[in-house]
Amino acid sequence: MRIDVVSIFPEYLAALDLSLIGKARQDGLLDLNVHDLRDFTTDRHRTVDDTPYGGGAGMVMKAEPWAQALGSVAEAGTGDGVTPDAETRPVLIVPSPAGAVFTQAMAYELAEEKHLVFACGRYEGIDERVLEWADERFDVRPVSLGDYVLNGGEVAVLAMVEAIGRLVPGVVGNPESLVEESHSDGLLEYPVYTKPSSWRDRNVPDILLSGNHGKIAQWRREQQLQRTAARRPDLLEKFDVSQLTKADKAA
Ligand code: 6GU
Repeated sequence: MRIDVVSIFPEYLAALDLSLIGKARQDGLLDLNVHDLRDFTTDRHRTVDDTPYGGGAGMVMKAEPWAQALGSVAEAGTGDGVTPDAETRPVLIVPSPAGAVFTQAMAYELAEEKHLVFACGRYEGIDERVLEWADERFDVRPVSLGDYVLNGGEVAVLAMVEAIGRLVPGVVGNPESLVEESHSDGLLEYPVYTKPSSWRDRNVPDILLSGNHGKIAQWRREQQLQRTAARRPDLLEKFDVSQLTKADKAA
């Protein structure tokens, strides 16, 4: 998978050299490129923002540097310098608190793409005409991490690249570990324990020491349901009740 990130703070994305995602880059599974938006300006001051039409607080990011930057990465992705056609269009993710909320389902979907481009806005946002222009070249998706405001898209991109990148085949060594984690089945994950079995007068639940794998699976399932009901009742409302077994209902 190719990933391009455009930002005025490319140093923010340095963390993507570390850990699992850094290893995936070294292994050639993720071709991740970070670009400085200011490299696509033409004036002496490398200006990327200006005052908003209609007035109001703050600054708005200028259209032309964004068109130059995004045009360059779209064509780089095709490898032949030609604007891509509709089927092979890269996905342009625009992090914004005004976007659709990013979910595990979205991460799975985006993990199937060949080319993702992230446009990190700062200040009050990017001139809206850039998104209209981009619509003809990309599959444009404004995406939010949740209902709160960050100063810019960079931190959101770190989160999204990690969530998506770990689902790309080969990035996580043991794909089984993706199966039993929170949100993989619409529920929160069950609690986990390791040695020692008794620690500061607290014991690991007996059932986990029993060796009875059927019972353990059922206990974990109950824990998932109880936790989700306590912490995220909104998830239970969306949960497909036909997935519940007789034993689940008894719990
Ligand atoms: Cl994706 N961007 C910004 N700037 N703020 C956010 C966000 C994204 N998600 C939640 N708040």
